[in-house]
Amino acid sequence: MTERTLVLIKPDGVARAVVGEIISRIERKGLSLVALQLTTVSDEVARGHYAEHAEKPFFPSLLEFITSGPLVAAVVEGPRAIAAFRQLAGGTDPVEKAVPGTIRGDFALETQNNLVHGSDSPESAEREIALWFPGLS
Ligand code: IDP
Repeated sequence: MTERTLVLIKPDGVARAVVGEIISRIERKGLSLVALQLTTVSDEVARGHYAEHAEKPFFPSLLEFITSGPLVAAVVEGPRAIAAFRQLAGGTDPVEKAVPGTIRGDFALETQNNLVHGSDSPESAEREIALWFPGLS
């Protein structure tokens, strides 16, 4: 069953020039790019994207980080794309949870600046794709 997921290569990934490395891992896994955009996100879209974390203590810092510079937003497609990309990404904490071999496990050290985002459910994917790519059918 083909599925779509919203992937972000966060501003730390663009700043550290690992965009190609991350996209290469997505493609090598067998997933396909459906849409891809380099953009600096507005405060409004950032708040919408991370709405579920609005009450968390790290929310203001997370907003500042995600709006701090250009990021890459992509729609990625394939069989079980949501779980497949989250497996490629590794756990949220790049040291305690993400294992070597994953994007975060190989390239990140901080929980906030953990390089990538991937939707966590079909409902989130649908909501996030509509938020980031409103024109995409
Ligand atoms: P996920 O990105 O692995 O799905 P979530 O729990 O949904 O993780 O958190 C969203 C993002 O918020 C994380 O990727 C990370 O950038 C940031 N974040 C999560 N927990 C913390 C924290 O405890 N401190 C700072 N930032 C955090």
